[in-house]
Amino acid sequence: MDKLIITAALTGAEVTRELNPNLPITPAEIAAAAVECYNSGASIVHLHVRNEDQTPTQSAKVFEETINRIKDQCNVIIQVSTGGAVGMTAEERLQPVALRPEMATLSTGSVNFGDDVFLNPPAYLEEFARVMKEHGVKPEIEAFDVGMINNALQLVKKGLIDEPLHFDFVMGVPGGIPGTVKNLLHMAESIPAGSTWTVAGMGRTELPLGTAAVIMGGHVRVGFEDNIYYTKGVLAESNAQLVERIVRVAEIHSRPVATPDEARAILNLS
Ligand code: KMH
Ligand code: ZN
Repeated sequence: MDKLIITAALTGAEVTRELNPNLPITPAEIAAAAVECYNSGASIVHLHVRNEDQTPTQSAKVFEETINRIKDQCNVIIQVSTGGAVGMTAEERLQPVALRPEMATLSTGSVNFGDDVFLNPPAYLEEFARVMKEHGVKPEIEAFDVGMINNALQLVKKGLIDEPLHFDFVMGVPGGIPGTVKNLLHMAESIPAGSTWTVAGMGRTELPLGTAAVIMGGHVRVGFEDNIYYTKGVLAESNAQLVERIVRVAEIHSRPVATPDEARAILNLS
């Protein structure tokens, strides 16, 4: 098995301070959380950014300030979101890719998202993949359900994304694939040989799916974007607390944790 790559999804677009007062919002707060997660064992940070009033933004300027603050302090891999928030246009969502981060997310299908729809029609998939390729950015394929894996393979056929592919199985979103270990096995068996994968389990599925991934040889995403609780009814104090917990799970299972440079080698980042 490769060493374990831990991604910290620090802020997301939907969680608010009202839901967890420890949520980082400003570039300085997000950068501090990123460095804390790096020090705890994360090798990738999945970034969303916010306006001062907490509303989500895909502003390249806000991303740039956040990324610069992180890069001044550590060499963690920067992965920007191109999902942004529901209702954003493709143009809005793609803005941070122009900053040429090492990675960006590429959602390969539409999905009901609570009461909303996270819209990713075929034309978006092709455009997002093309823009990432132009900028030399490695996509992390966000699969909210098993059909989205096939959509990614269509992009490979069209020459818009290159193998080896890296997937994030986003599980437990109301509207997407439920976050069970049985479904995780099915997702992991459905990707091409030679691909890598991580799992982002929403809410209370974060820990069991992360533990399964540690055992199966996958990788793990944790953080406030996906889960604001440490245990039932107890809010997490920080993103780093969630990173530290999965590091302990890895230690229990004798799975070493990757540094950012080791993660770069595993993911074929140039
Ligand atoms: N906020 C969700 C609608 C991504 O980062 O690429 C989409 C999302 C996925 O968070
Ligand atoms: Zn995200």
